Order: sequence, then C-alpha cells, then structure tokens
Amino acid sequence: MSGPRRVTRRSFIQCVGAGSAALVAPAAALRAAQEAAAGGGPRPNILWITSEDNGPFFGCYGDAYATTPNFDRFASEGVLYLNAFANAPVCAPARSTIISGMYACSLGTHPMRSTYAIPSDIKFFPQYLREAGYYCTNCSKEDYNMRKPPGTWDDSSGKAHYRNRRAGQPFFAVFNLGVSHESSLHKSAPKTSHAPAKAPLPPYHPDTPTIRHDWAQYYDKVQALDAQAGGILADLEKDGLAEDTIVFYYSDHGGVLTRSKRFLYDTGTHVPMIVRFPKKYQHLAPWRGSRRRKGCRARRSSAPRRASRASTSTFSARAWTSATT
Ligand SMILES: [Ca+2]
Repeated sequence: MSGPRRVTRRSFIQCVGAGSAALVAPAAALRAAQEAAAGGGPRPNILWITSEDNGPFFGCYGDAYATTPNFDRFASEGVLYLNAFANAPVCAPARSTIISGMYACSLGTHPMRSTYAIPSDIKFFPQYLREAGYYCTNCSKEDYNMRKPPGTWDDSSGKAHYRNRRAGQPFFAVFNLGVSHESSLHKSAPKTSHAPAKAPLPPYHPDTPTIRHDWAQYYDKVQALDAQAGGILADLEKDGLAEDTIVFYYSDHGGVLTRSKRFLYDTGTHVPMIVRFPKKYQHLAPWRGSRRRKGCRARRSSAPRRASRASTSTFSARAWTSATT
C-alpha cells in the first residue's frame, strides 16, 4: 500500500458533508459499502478500532515522547487525519453521534446519561449494513446514551467477532479498546516505562512530580493501546483479510488528563483518526485525488499550505499550547 495521504479540513468536510470524526466514520463506511454494492463488485469488510479518551499522542502525529510503532506503521499505509474532532468531549454524547450518524445535540442525547426517547424510525447505522447482508459485531462498549433499536447488531458482547460470521459473508466489526480510558489513571502505578522527567507538559499543568508521573503513566497506557490495536491488525493479516478490509481507527473523544475530557477545548475534542483502504478498494475512498505524502515525519514540512495553516494550532504534539485558550 502507498504512503499516507493528507486530508485537509476542506476535503474532510467535502468528503462526507460533516466536520466531525463521529460522522465521518459511519458515513465513509456506509458509502464504501454502498458504492461497492452499486458497482456489482465484491463488498469490502469494514473494521473499526475505537479507543477511549485520547488525543493524538502518537509518533505519527509528531509526538516524540510517544511509543506507538503499530499506529505509526498503520498511518504509513493509510490516511492520517490531522483535523478530526469529536462532537463532544465525553463518551456518551460522542458515541450517540457515532452510532446514529446524527449530532447528539439534534437528537436530544447530548446530556450525559440521557434517557430521552428518540423517534422510533431512527435506526443505528449498523442496521443498514445488516440489511445489506453484512455481519455486524460490536466488542463491546456501547454507551449510546439512548435506547438501542432492535436489530442493530448480530452480536454486541465481549465475545463479538467477525470470525463468527457465515462463510463468505462481509462484515462490519467494531473493537472498543478501553486501556487508555481515564479510569486507567485512577490508581498511580509504582513505576512507568516512560520517564516522568522527560514528559512534555502543557503550560496549564504545574511542573510537579505528581503531574509528570501522571503524564508518563498515560503514555504507558497509550503504548498499551498501540499494542492492542497492533494485535487486531495482526489478526486481520493472519486471517488473510487485510486486503479485503477497510480499517478505521479513531478515539471516541480527546483526553484525558485535567482540562481535556469534559472540557470543550481542542484537548477534549481533537482525536487521532487513521483510515486504511486496501489496494483493491482504494477506488471507494472518498478522498481519491488528494495529495499523497510518504512517511509520517515528512508530512509536516511538506504539507499543502491549507492543511499547514489549518493544523498549526491543533496538530503539533503539544497542540494545547496554542489552541486551547
Ligand atoms: Ca471515552
């Protein structure tokens, strides 16, 4: 597969008619499936890797403190979104939008732990894929902030997996990885792999041993997330499905230290997002015609002017320093 292509804010919006990562992922997944079906060709599998509560603290986003070899390699094979934002800085309203393709503030599901009813004719988008013959699984967090319509998933549980589908059936599979959730910092680890002394601190955090330890521990969690995501990608390869599957990765919202999750700043909403179309399905990518760039590190200096300007305040490894006022 080729090197990563940059997606600017404009092309991002043009591609799917929305500026939210929560809307891009379902829209792009549905579009790919629909276009493939309309063309009469084989239908792609679609796999989502969803993480919790993390901003773009990855090497492929220019963060030298991060240890994320799997995400960095994955980004080199796909599209690295520089300006992807969640519609809300906390789980439930963000996931409400992701599963419905509708803004939570329009649905009435924006309040955390909402129990408001939604119109009965609204389906969650996996149901459309099921009706098109896809085997749809979610492993396993939901947190949709509203009642789940019947028929949404073939399986939504800790055992849900695309391997349980019928032979030859296309699949849409979601794997929710919770290792970087804020709860992973509730207990202080006695030791960290990342050196606290080298942790880069945002200007709004005091330079104290406790804060440095928290940052180091959080980067350890992001490293663990990288390993788990790498395992899912390795399984896909081992199953002989990598060339038949479009893979999305994104975080449900930003985070997770103080002044990020639950805060409507870039630190709470800016998310990493990477999408890999295998060679046989690259014609289904909504960004075809976009510029290509080789290697993660090169893209910053060689970025198109628009992307460079748009991302200056949100993209750098320490994005918070200038963007979150
Ligand atoms: Ca979350």
